[in-house]
Amino acid sequence: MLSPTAIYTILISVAIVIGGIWAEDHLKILPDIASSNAPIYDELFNVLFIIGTILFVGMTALVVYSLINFRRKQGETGDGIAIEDNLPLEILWTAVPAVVVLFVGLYSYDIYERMGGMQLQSHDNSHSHHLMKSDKRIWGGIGSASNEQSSNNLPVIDVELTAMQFAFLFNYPKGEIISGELHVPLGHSISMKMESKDVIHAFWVPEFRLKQDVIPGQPTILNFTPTKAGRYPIICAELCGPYHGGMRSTVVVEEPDDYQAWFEKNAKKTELKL
Ligand SMILES: [Cu+2]
Repeated sequence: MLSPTAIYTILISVAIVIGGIWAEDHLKILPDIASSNAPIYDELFNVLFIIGTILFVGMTALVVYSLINFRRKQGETGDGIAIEDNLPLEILWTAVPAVVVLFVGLYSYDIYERMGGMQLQSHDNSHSHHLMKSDKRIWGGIGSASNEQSSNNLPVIDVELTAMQFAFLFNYPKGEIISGELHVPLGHSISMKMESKDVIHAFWVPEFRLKQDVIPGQPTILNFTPTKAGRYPIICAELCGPYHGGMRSTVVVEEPDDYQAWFEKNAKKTELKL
């Protein structure tokens, strides 16, 4: 016959599992998936979340079990047994976290690599008026920057981002457009070179699962391919001053035709195609 504790444990576990399944179907916990690397990032998030859940539930269950089972019985007045050490147990509790941490580290590296984080950065500045040296070193970022065609044979869109207290400015060198809002065509690779005018800012679009520091005097690069049309928030994710909380913009992911129309309407030069 099962003890009341066992029955409670089973009932609570079943309730948690059913609640979790319901929550996944009915609550929108994560933002939209709007870039090609968002699913890769979510894969990492899910794996870390599962590991975290197993550890949390396992340890909490052990604590609760111990609290109930090893509670001092009535009439017991002495101390507990003095246990000195237990070698197999010590080896186990050293080995298990070591394996988990190593796995998490290697797996995160793999995800970063798949997102293009380890690719050599370079950027063609030939049509930029702001940067004289075309071999200016790019320090970090996601994806390799090139003015060649992206994997799906659509031209790469070059954008230069300037961050300052407290705004983001987007410059499209091809059309000499300066915009406070980032417009990008669906399915095209975007190569964004980022630099700050004053302090460190960070460009963050939750729907793209991308966040990259924007640093004064040290350009960074972000390459991404939007996969879902819509308007998404751009948030400064680095405390950069008193109005940091208001340092927001919008990225508009639109169909290539709509992007072309916006581009032609705003471009200073004529005869421009994607
Ligand atoms: Cu900022």
